[in-house]
Amino acid sequence: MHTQVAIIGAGPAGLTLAHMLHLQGISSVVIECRGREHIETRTRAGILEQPTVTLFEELGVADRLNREGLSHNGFYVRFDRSTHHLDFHRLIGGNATVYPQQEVVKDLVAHRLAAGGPILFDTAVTAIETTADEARLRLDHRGTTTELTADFVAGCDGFHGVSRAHLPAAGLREFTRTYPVAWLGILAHTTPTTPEGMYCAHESGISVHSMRGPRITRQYLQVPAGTDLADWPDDRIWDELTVRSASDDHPELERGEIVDRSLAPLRSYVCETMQHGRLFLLGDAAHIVPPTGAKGLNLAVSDACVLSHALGGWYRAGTRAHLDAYSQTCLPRVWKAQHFSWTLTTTLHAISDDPMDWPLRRARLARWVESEAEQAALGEVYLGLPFPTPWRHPAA
Ligand code: RFL
Ligand code: PHB
Repeated sequence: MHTQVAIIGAGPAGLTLAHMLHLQGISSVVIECRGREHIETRTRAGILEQPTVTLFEELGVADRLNREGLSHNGFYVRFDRSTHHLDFHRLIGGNATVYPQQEVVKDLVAHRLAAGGPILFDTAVTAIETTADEARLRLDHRGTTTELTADFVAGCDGFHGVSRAHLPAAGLREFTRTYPVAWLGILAHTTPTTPEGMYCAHESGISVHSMRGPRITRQYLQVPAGTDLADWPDDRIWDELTVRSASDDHPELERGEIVDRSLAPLRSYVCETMQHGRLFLLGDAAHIVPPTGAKGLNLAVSDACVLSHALGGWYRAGTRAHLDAYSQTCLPRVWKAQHFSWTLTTTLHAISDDPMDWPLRRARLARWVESEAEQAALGEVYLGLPFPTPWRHPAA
């Protein structure tokens, strides 16, 4: 089997890229090691930047997102028992949209299959070989091995995928920061405590209060890295969320049935370069941000936009320049998102024992609340910096 672009992974990066290539008449095969049901029900991200939503609209995949997504102007911060709304929309325009990652995946899978696919589910890429002329992938589908050749490989296989290992160590720079904390995330049948998401900074750690609908909340709690979920029965989770979100201006947090729980480590990672020969890395395969600030999925979509533009140039006009510049084009935006996530992570979490830590964090929070200049600077990145390359439909 041969295709123009082999795409490893049916997450937001791989599926967005496949759709953008399809619209340009470029063939691709998406290879996904998990089943369709698994990827369409996995609870993960929830906040889409304005450029991500605008891109999905331009690609014609946003009908349900526009109907069901919740449009937010900013977020709330709570500290010292007081609640403050940061209205980024008023200052810089644009919105953040709450629309769960698994719904993005469902929409993109449906469009991909309607366009004739293919998506090879339950199929793992087990080896990648690239030569000057082509790439060869070994695929394993329930014990049966096949081969796929392609002009290019898009490694969209997440942080634990196989494609990053194909970059030669010489010339590779990796940047890693591991935080000593994790997020314990829940989905619960309760009413959101504020109309838009809220970060609560407390001396014992952050709690995050987000939502998926009028009666379903997504909430997160800072816990030590290495925490065992078994140590967190429902009452302990609610007690801790209640302490961290206590305020003098809102009623106590509502408790309800918890229907999903998970743990996510907090780390930052960037791999420079993001490409080698015919292989290009996108999304979490190339970089990870801590979830504070909600940037990961949006970066995955932004990378897909850059690569689809570069591949379009190659197949339409034989231009290699945009492919050669792929990493350089993506990385400045990746680092700005890293900086934003680091700022939010270090301001909102209790990580250091240094007695100056909390007063300094509190001073930074006070500046966010009192200064429109600070809010505009935060809002520009939270609502989404422009993608490095715009999407231009080939027919336009
Ligand atoms: P994904 O989504 O991990 O998809 C990779 C896919 O590749 C498959 N795969 C393979 N397939 C074939 N062969 C192999 N050898 C393979 N190895 C792996 C996997 O099964 C998988 O389906 O990567 P992608 O596309 O780069 O997307 C990245 C996002 O998933 C991630 O950045 C976000 O979830 C991060 N994130 C958030 N991002 C946002 O933009 N907004 C948010 O609100 C937000 N909240 C979050 C988050 C991540 C969180 N956790 C779980 C870390 C909240 C949390 C708690
Ligand atoms: C979410 O709604 O899942 C969410 C909210 C805020 C974050 C990350 C994720 O920083």
